[in-house]
Amino acid sequence: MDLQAYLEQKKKRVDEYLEQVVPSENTYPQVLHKAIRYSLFAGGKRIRPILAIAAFEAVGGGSDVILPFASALELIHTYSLVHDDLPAMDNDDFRRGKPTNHKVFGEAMAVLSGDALLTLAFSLMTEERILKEIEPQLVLQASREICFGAGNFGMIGGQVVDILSEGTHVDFGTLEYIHTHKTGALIRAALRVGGVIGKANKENLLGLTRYGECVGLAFQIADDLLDIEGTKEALGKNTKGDEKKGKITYPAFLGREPARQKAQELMDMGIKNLDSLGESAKPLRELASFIVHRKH
Ligand code: GRG
Repeated sequence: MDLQAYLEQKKKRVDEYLEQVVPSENTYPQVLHKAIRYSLFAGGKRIRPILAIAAFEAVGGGSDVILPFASALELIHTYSLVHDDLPAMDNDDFRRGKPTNHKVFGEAMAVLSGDALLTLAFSLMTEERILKEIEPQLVLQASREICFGAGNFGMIGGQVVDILSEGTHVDFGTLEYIHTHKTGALIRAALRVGGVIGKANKENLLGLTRYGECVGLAFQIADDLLDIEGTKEALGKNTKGDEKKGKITYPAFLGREPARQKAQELMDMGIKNLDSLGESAKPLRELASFIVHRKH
């Protein structure tokens, strides 16, 4: 399987959908839509929507009904990046190869465009036309999966503990909580949403969930390693930020090689959980390896 071609094809599908549903820069109030589009179309990998589509297809889904849900994940992820870069949080100047949203549009507009991205995500998933294509019960379940992954018991919870832990001595349990929530929870939600909209049976939904938990954590460990070993050019953001900010990471806690080993183990464990899905889960298996071995 040509993973590169797969990634490009799925990214194109998501981007075309986002292009259709996100208001143009000429829509009033123009500055808000300009700020939203600036961060959304700055060139992210679209990993979360691609995982949702791959999960949907792995359980037999074959239409475009997954796109509003997959795209909602990207809107939420982009909002989290915009807010995370603010001076009140990570205070970063570069993201996705460009100056951060607040550097270009100011802090108030960065807060508001992040808020609008989050709200738009829920608007996309609950459009009347979607309720005609998918059973309302499944729409509700998928939306709640995303609420859970993005909210206080998921990404926001992880971000809060991350901020509280900066510059303090953190135990391994807290480090694991931060990683599995800040990054892992939205990735887990992506897999579950694909399964729910694809009407997965219990066994397959559980397998997708466990896979999501494993690759979600592996994704963040790989990100921590890239922060130490990657370049600004490849990553599109400044590197070595974790150490400067006194953030606890897997490589800082375990050492680089054991952290790499842990990411590899999580990848293998994630893939093992796809056994009940057979051949249809081939893209998910390859995506797990991409997540762990990526260079950006
Ligand atoms: C501030 C609401 C709020 C949440 C903060 C997810 C998050 C929690 C902050 C984003 C910053 C960060 C370093 C998060 C860890 C997750 C991560 C590795 C993000 C980068 O994701 P990629 O590599 O980025 O998928 P692209 O640009 O490719 O989409």
